[in-house]
Amino acid sequence: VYFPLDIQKLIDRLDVLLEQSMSIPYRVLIVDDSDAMGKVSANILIKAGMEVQVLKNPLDVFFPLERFSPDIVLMDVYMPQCSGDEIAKVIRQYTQFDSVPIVFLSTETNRIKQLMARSMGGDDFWVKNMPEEELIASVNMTCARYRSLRRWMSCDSLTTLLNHTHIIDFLERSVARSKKEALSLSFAMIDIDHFKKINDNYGHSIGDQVIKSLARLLRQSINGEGAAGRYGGEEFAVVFTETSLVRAAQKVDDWRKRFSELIQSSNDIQFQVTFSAGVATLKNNMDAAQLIDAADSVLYQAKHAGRNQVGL
Ligand code: GH3
Ligand code: MG
Ligand code: MG
Ligand code: MG
Repeated sequence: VYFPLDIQKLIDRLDVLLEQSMSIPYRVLIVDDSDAMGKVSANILIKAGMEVQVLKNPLDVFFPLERFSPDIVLMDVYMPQCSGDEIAKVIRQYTQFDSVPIVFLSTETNRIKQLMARSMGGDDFWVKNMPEEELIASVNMTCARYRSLRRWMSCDSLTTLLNHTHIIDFLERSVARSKKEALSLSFAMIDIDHFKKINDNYGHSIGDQVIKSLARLLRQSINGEGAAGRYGGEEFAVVFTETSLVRAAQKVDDWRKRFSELIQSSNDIQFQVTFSAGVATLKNNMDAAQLIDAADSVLYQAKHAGRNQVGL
């Protein structure tokens, strides 16, 4: 197969990818038993604008993996408590850290030993004391690629909103934070009315367009106040952080009006679509699942009361 590659165009795109993903500094976790060695790499990467944590004991790696949430782990190989390849193998048993690259950074130049370390779950093997620019470039490129991958992993492919797993994850983290800091939190479940008829009358690709048009409206309106995701099919979930029930319901009702006024079209036929929604707010002792259930049950009432309305 011959791919006509426009190399310059691809390089430009790579630059854009790097710039985009660097807007939040990369977080680098260095694991090295030697203070001096750890500091050398740390200083180079800090100078290049990255956030760096250095850990001396590999057995303590799980706490910073969770709390610091690094974009890359630079792992020494020879350490007294446990070797770098052994700890890499342990980390690789946790799927929650699958998207964190582990790169060995060691003085070991023996190819066989490097290969053995890599077969334990590291993603690459770099030899220590490489030129500064090379270390910075290698870390930048690896972090950019993995950040981009993580972004796509959390997206719903049709709408590019958060997917089911990630909107639930966002909700769970928001619930925990709201409880801890005594902040209000509201949640909406939105469901397009008689969507099956749209598919039946105009076909699934027009149905997809309708879903995308609602997603666009939600994305444009939510920024900064929470997150919107595709819960599944023609159902959307919206988390309103630090927002009361009344304010969240007002917002959703505003979207409801705007959506119902959008003109959808299939060839030369024009039509309008509505949605129903249920809004609930976090009360004491509720968890994320109960908040979803609460929104669901008022959504059900809104459907039964005639659709195109917001229940609360
Ligand atoms: P209600 O007002 O009670 O919500 O009725 P409804 O027709 O919207 O609800 P129902 O759950 O009966 O139908 C939802 C339909 O959505 C069924 C399914 O085929 C369709 N659907 C789910 N996901 C997609 C999608 O990604 N694209 C398209 N085009 N249709 C989808
Ligand atoms: Mg060492
Ligand atoms: Mg539905
Ligand atoms: Mg529906």
